[in-house]
Amino acid sequence: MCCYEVGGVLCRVFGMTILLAASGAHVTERSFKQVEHADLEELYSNALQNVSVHSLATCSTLCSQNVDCKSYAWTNYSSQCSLLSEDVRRTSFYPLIPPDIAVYTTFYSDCSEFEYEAMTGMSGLCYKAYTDYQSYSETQSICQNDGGNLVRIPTLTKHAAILQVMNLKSSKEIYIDGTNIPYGSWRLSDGSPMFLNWRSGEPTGGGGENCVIMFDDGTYNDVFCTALIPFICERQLNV
Ligand SMILES: [Ca+2]
Repeated sequence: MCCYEVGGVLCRVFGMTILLAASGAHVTERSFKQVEHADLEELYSNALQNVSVHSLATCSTLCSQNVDCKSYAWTNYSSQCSLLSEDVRRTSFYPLIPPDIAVYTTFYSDCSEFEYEAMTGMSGLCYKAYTDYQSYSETQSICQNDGGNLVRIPTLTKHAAILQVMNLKSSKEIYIDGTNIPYGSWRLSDGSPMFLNWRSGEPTGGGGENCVIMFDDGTYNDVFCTALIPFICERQLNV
């Protein structure tokens, strides 16, 4: 099994021998925070390495030294350290992880660490304005792949914040999260109420225009979800 040594450097990991960075050479400023829930199956399917090390601190250091490591899981009783390629907190749901396993994920201090920008007036929320034209479903996929979602507008306050971003980025129109399927009324994709500010004469869609775009004057239009429109993703700084 593994024989991790401080400053030394050879560690046998499940039959593979890896060379660890020399002491201090590649340690970054990354920090981690513990999360409470994670899907174990997903967690381990994303493991880069499973290592036996002598301490939680060592596990944290190994993750910091590996550019592909986004989070890690530590099992105290067996001293098992799993380095994970995904930020498990963002992609995970129940069930609860067992109490003997602790999961830590990257703690971000600034949106720029994942190439987003801070959204003015919305504490802890980051955004990224995409200028390419995509269908509604594709925008959702791209945003989720970023660890976020297409901008959600449940309130006038959020509406104003998004409008400010649009003006800042000279966006003429964007997709916003929400449809009138399957609810029969306009809802955000999580089913919660959606702030609406229809342009005069809208919505026109009847049964066909089931998605919503927002114009740079703050008004909305229902459109076919296959329409190709620029979009803005949002993501929490930390979750
Ligand atoms: Ca329309």
